[in-house]
Amino acid sequence: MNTPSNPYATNAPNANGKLYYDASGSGIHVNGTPCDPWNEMIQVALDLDGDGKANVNGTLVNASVVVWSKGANKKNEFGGGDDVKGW
Ligand SMILES: [Ca+2]
Repeated sequence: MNTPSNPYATNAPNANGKLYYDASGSGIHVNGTPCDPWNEMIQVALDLDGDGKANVNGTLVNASVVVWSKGANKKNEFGGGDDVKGW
């Protein structure tokens, strides 16, 4: 596996050796960072306190992980506006 030049790149295995994302393939990415079709970084929110909810700018979403795109206007509206959200 090659080492990405981008420190935020995620194409490295976790501590158990499992690879969850490989930016070396044909997926949409810029220098190893997962990006949307507008070349903006994919947005991610995680459940950090184990309550089963991810906090998206103050809105609690019933999920451990949520991802969204800022949409064509490239403005982060935290799942509103033209954002493309996965919840
Ligand atoms: Ca937007």
